[in-house]
Amino acid sequence: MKLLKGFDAEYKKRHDELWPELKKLLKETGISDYSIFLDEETNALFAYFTIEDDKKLEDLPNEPVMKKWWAYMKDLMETNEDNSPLSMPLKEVFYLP
Ligand code: RM4
Repeated sequence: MKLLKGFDAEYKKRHDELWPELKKLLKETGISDYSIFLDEETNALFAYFTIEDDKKLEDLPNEPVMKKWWAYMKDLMETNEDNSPLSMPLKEVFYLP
């Protein structure tokens, strides 16, 4: 994902104060160990999480709480027309189980 310039602190603050209803939704989706890292030179955001079942992610964009969060975050990030964050999948080049 990509953060817009100058919003580092606000982006962190909003995640420090993550809505309980969004936390509940993400947990119910099976997401855990969710981290987001910021590259301060490029403003790229790297998100990592584990998920029990990938298919459960498909429903997330339709959830009202998710849509509300994306609308709330859209002024801070590069987004698609539906307010979801513009995201680029990364190629895995190494894995050690
Ligand atoms: C991010 C982005 C992601 C969401 C996390 C909690 O800024 O909106 O889609 O999963 O917040």
